[in-house]
Amino acid sequence: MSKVLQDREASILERLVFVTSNHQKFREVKAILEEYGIEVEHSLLNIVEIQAMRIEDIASVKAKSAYEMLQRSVIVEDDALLIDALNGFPGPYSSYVFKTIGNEGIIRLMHNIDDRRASFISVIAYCYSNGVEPIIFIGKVDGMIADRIRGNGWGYDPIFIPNNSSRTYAEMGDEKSRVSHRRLALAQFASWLKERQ
Ligand code: ITT
Repeated sequence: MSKVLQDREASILERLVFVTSNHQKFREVKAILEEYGIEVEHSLLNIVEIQAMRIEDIASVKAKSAYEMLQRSVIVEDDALLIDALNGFPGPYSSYVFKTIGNEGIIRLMHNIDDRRASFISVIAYCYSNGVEPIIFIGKVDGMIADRIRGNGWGYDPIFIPNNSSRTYAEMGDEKSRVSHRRLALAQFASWLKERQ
């Protein structure tokens, strides 16, 4: 068996690690993956993120670094909120923008803008071996930016209304995880993993 195949076999047997500094993200990922029979451990390992326009690239480099440091199968997730009327802003800067201007700042920026369309993207990067490019899974949900903060969720949850809903992610509570960008990306990851077992 080739080294890569041996590594792949070994990685399937060991428990997956999700590297994130965000506890809410971990909670959602763990609950979703449990539904697919996949267990995941949390690692708070601090990995310096590269700056790039494509969140796929950010996630991929991060997953590779995490694998190199832990020598365990890892997933990382990078998310972005893209607002159509702001040409995709905050996109790859979603984390920085949340920490600086927050939801109130986004609502202010969107004042008097009629086109409220936006999308939330989740990129999961899975790395299971040295020298193998991480595998990328993308989930995207289209929606709208609310005209005010609604509900008590984390991050951008109180201002994002997915299409086909009248509620923000925050107002949806546990229902969010049935339809979220994260669910869509993880569903693909889970079926990919199952096919290889
Ligand atoms: P990592 O350590 O995993 O990178 P992070 O919080 O920095 O955690 P991201 O850069 O992927 O995560 O997320 C960009 C921003 O989007 C950040 O402010 C998150 O709080 C927010 N975010 C991500 N997923 C979200 C969700 O499902 N609902 C609301 N906000 C979310």
